[in-house]
Amino acid sequence: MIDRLLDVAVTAARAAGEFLVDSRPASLRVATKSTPTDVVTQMDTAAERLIARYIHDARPGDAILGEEGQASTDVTDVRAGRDGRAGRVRWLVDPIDGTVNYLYALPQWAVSIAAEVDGVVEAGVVFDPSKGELFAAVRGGGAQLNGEPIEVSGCEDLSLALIGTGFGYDARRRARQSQVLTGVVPIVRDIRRLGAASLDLCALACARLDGYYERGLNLWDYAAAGLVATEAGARVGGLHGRPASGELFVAATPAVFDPLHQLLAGLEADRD
Ligand code: LIP
Repeated sequence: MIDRLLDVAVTAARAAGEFLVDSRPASLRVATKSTPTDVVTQMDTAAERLIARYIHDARPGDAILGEEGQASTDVTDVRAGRDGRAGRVRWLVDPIDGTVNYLYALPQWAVSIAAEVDGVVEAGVVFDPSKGELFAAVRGGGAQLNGEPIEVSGCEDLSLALIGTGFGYDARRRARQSQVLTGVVPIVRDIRRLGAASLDLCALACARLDGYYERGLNLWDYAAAGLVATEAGARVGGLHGRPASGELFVAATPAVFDPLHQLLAGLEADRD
């Protein structure tokens, strides 16, 4: 069953990625959400509807949670996952992770689709059409990039670690995140801000980063890529033994995780 879920996610992600590249109009219609910089375009909503149709055709009745809330537009509204039966599958969809990059035509965005079974993410796909890179993982089955196994780097020294991070759409939260960043930059090799959490975590999974942290993510940002990173050997968590979440998402090579966690805890990175 899990392999079938992965196949559905791969097919839907590739179809959405092709649509987002081939059908991108000369000008995008932009609306805003939580703040004037938190944008959504007609392509975000159309891609989410496309993904939802693929999922519904393959698995009618599964629940779908999408960033743009379009999952139910043309299909039965199954987001609620009404009956809670064992083996309940819920799909977690970010049609464009890195929306601002897509808006600016910066080639650093991805389609992220995860399948959750009874509340546990069992399969995840992150497709980066700009680079033709498809990251995939099933729980316990390792992580792959375009079908080839990937694993995290062997970095064991925080001072030599290349660390990814990101910032929220709210200016007050960004001010606080800048304070945390000031405490991180002198301690690590350097910082990279890619603009898409799913690609940050996939970069960690294939040793292009040694660690990542961010506060304020949504489940759809990290559900698929968090599994990819975990299956590639990363340690993933929140602060003080809490699970990784929007409160704070920390992921790193096994040797870098504890010192990075200790640094972020000292900086109270889980607080606004
Ligand atoms: C983005 C995240 C990124 C974060 C951005 C934004 P979106 O998600 O993937 O890590 O720093 O602020 O939240 O909004 O492009 O789906």
